[in-house]
Amino acid sequence: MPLRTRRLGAATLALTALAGFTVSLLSAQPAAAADPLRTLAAAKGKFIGTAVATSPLANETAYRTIAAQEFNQVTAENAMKWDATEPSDNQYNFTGADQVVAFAQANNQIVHGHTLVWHSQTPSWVQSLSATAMKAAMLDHIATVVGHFANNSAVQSWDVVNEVFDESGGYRTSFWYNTLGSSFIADAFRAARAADPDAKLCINDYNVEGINAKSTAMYNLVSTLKSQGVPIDCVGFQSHLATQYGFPGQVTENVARFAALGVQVRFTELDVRIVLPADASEITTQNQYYTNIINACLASTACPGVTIWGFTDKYSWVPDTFPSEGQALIYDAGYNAKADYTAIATALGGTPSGDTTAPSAPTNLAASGTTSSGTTLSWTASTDNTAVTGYDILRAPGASGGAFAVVGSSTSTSYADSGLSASSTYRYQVRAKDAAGNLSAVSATVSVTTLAGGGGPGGCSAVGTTQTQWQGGYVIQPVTVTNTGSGQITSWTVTFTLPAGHTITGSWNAVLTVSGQTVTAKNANYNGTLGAGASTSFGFQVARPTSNTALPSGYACAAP
Ligand code: 9MR
Repeated sequence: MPLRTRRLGAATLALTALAGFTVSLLSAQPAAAADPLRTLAAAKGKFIGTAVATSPLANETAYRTIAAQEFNQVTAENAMKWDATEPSDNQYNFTGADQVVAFAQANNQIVHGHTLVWHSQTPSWVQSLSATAMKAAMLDHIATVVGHFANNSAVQSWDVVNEVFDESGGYRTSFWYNTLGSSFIADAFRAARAADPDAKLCINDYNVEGINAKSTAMYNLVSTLKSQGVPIDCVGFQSHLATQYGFPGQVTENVARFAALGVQVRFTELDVRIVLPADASEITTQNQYYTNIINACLASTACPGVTIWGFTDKYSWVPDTFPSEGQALIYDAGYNAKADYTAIATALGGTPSGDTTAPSAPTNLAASGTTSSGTTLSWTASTDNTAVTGYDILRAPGASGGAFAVVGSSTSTSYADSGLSASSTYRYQVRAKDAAGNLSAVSATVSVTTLAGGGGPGGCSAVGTTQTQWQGGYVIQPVTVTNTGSGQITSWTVTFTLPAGHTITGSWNAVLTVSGQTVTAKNANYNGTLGAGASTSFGFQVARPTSNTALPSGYACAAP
């Protein structure tokens, strides 16, 4: 019988009684503001873990430092898989696996073994065996790999079988299933228990976080295995999430029904990928998904902790598998903590006050599509040391004077304002904010004059398009003028705001006059007549100071 020495203090004994698991690394000390994630998690009686890859673990100080400081649990991302530990029949190699476990021991971390029986990353010599030989190979592999770590107090749990279901809840037709039928699952668990009676033994899969056909198949299997006395202690919800697919439904209920079977529920491979480029609203969604998973674990005594599938975007499986997606983890590729880190820290009871860096001010604020009652603002995104989580929209009445007040917010880089008065001027500014509540300076101001309202056939809109720009200037072409009224118009006037220091150097298809920063463009003698719904266009070229990137804004059109 393998010996496992676990240090049990009063706090961990209490936790053990509550959660049915043992983690000797937890302390019940209250967490302080700038505590690392592992301290915050431990104060809640949970582990927070990361998958680790052997190469950066051996070669990169920043990687090692964060892995050690922030996490109290690790999973080998690849080093304990069959192709790493037994590449040829009975030729075992624990180089990478031992490296990960030694790192964990050095840093007072627990280890989750991943994974014993999987259809992927299993050498071809296994896949082509006869049923008898395949079962023998599986039992030997489990006995040897689990046995290698059975006396190591850091290694406390194993993914015994991984991804045995298809999406509709049938058994995956893997070489395991095709050769051995579903009995390999119970056989694998029994072999693992024999090799280490103390380890928690898990079944692990993806797309099982919410209640669906696949998670119900897993539920039914765990229920059956339990009733048959098969040693199974935990289920792993991998939690490879993606902002474009929404958050899984009924996660809390799903955790609860597994907990009622008497097994732990672990979130084992959490990441949240985004279709690139990521915009502010997707990042907000990503922060929320991280928060939701932490909260789901906090809400159940059956959940001992959450493991993130790596921590830095520098090393994530996502871009290799989904080339147009990424930014799935909680540190960027330069090892800067992202807003996801703050979201997790906050969910674990920390306060995000460590971050006092404000985002940069939004640039290129412009208004378009101005009507008699509304306008649409757009701007260039701000940057931040963590992430921009949204923007405040500020508005002041009139062309001057009058105080700015926040009139709305946006998680993208545009905002449609409505309810404005006709023939009125408003000024707008935008500022960015981050998860810690830091606010940027406000953007440059843009002025908008709404169109005359009501009656008559007249009515037109103007939309300016930047055709090209360079360090010292740009071309706006076309400015599309559309008759939005119900009858023909015979003339139109477009106004817009030219940023300070900019000079019009040429124009075509309209007659331009400049007064202060306001440019008035009247139709040429050949393009003033437009039927209802018809469009024409004009264009102009501008010189600007070399370091300046501003563009005109506030296009408004009037027709008699
Ligand atoms: O992150 C792992 C990546 O480095 C490997 O190339 C890949 C091979 O299949 O496995 C990745 O990890 C997977 C995990 O072992 C099981 N669940 C899905 C994970 C992401 O593919």
